[in-house]
Amino acid sequence: PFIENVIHHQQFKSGQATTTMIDTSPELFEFKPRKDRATKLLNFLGDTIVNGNEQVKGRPVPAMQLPLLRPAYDPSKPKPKGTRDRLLELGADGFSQWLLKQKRLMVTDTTFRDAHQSLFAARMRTADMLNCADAVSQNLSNLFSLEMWGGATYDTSMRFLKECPYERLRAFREKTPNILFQMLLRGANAVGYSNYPDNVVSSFVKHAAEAGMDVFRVFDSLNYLPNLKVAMQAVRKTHALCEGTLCYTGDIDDPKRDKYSLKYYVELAKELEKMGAHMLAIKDMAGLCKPFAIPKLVKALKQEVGIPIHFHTHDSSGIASASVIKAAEAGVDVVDLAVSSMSGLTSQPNLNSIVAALAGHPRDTKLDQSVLNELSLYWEAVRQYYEPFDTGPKFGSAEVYEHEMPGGQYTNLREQAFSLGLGKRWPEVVHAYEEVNQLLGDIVKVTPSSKCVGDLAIFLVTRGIKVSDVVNLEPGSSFPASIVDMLSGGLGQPKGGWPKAVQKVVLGDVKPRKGRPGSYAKKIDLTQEQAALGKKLGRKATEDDLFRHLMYPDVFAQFCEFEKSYGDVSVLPTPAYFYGLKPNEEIEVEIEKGKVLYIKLINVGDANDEGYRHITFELNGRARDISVLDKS
Ligand code: 3PY
Ligand code: ZN
Repeated sequence: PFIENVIHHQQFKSGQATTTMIDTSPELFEFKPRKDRATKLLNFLGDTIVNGNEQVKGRPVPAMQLPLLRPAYDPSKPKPKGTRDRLLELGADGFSQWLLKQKRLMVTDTTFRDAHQSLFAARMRTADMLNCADAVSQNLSNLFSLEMWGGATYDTSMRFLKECPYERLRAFREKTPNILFQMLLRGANAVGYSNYPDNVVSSFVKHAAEAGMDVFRVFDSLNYLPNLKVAMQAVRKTHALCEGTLCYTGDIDDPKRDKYSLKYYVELAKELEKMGAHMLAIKDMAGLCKPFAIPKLVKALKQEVGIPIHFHTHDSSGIASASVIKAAEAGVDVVDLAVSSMSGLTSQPNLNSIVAALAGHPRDTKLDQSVLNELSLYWEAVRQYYEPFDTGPKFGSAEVYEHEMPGGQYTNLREQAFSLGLGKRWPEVVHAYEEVNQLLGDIVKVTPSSKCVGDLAIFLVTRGIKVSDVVNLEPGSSFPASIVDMLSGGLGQPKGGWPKAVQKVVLGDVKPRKGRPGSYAKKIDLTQEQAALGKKLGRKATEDDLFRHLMYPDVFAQFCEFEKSYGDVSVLPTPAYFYGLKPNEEIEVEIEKGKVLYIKLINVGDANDEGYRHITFELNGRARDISVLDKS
């Protein structure tokens, strides 16, 4: 390190170095801690090779036969201007007016967020996104937006992938400066599962916008509008577009299900416009908005509100693309779709096929079919890596109209059921989910209210309690914390209130709270919190650290511990991250711009008496040995 300091010293570089330089430059003796990033990565790989990655343990390693074909990108050509440039030029209100005038159907590509959340439990790693980000930026600059952040991914990126969500956002932004980035924000629940104090929500929004977010889809899991105010106002203070959201449930076409009628949705939309939304989202999180219902909804909303409308749905039924076409015909401004190989079923309808269907028609998207097909091949190869989590249904099913489970919840809840040993009883869990919804009075189900329904369903199935028997339990019986919180008013108020009998059993003598949870949540002093966090971390806490900690304190603490031992593992290729390396397999790892490590596994030795295995790698052509405790 001393020699390195000398070489990098200003005086030495300028050619003015003399022997007195050493005496007059005490900084030459300040040694930075060695950056042993390579060793840390070798330790991670070694541990993965010997003990397996916790995330995929006990599951077969996918065959991964398809080669990874990165979509073409020409660095010598510029990235054309796109919607982001337009937003920065026109401002949010001007942009929203511009959008209303567009004749073509605008498209959000959800592949980078909802598609993988809904197909494989939000496990997609940043590396797989970055590998095609330049190509998307160059060749699909006429997309409306890329949904690539928020929802469950904030949690899963840290918890399961040991990645920083803000690093993902910034790295992606660097490669894609021209297309709007979109995120899903759970209103007062931010990117978590419970209510956060108002100042946490508004600062979270500000920080996300500064890190590169442009469109905030703000929803509340009970369509309880007072919960949206703080987040929506916070978005309006940034450069970003505020997409006020109505969550669609029930069936406006079924006169027997009149709790959530056309009138109900129109009223919500009018309120959202008054609250300052630049755009309106119809968030059909479970894919319940049938092809003949959506045009009624879009037409009514177009008549009653003056802001652009963005339709989001899931293809769990197998017929959601019909709803998208009908929505386009009825004049919807933007739709959410996913690239072919990441589309369908619990995910969004097929982007490539909708583009083909509309080509030459009045709502032609003008997106490049061949580029989309090339991207589909890329994603098809990437999807192989995630096979252990890719456990969704194999066919579209009309049962979704009964259980009403959001697409984004399906694979997550299934993972949860699996980890509790309920894998084989999944159909029972789904049935209980449907019954729990009725027990709670038929509520809007989307994160976190959907998680509460899922938690109770799993709780009851595990204990062998029939849903219909819940009301006969002793008042104050034990229940999952999430359901206790929800029935105490912790997530706000559902339409028509909570059923009193269920509330009594779950809460006992505890009185539920009324009104907006944010109004009684105590403000957090963010400066103090950041300083205290810095002390705990033993370094200066950044704003990224602060929000990661505020959203998920335990997950973030574990993340920091992991980082100390293994460094930044987001740079590893996905197969190596999940499945380690095979003997003689070599990977290329760019640990920073232009700094590449070539890592090859040479040999895994037998365990010694203490249970350690000796692993030999080749690192940039030189042998490197490490020992790993075999935990088997
Ligand atoms: C989420 O909040 O994560 C969702 O995807 C809801 O649909
Ligand atoms: Zn969704």
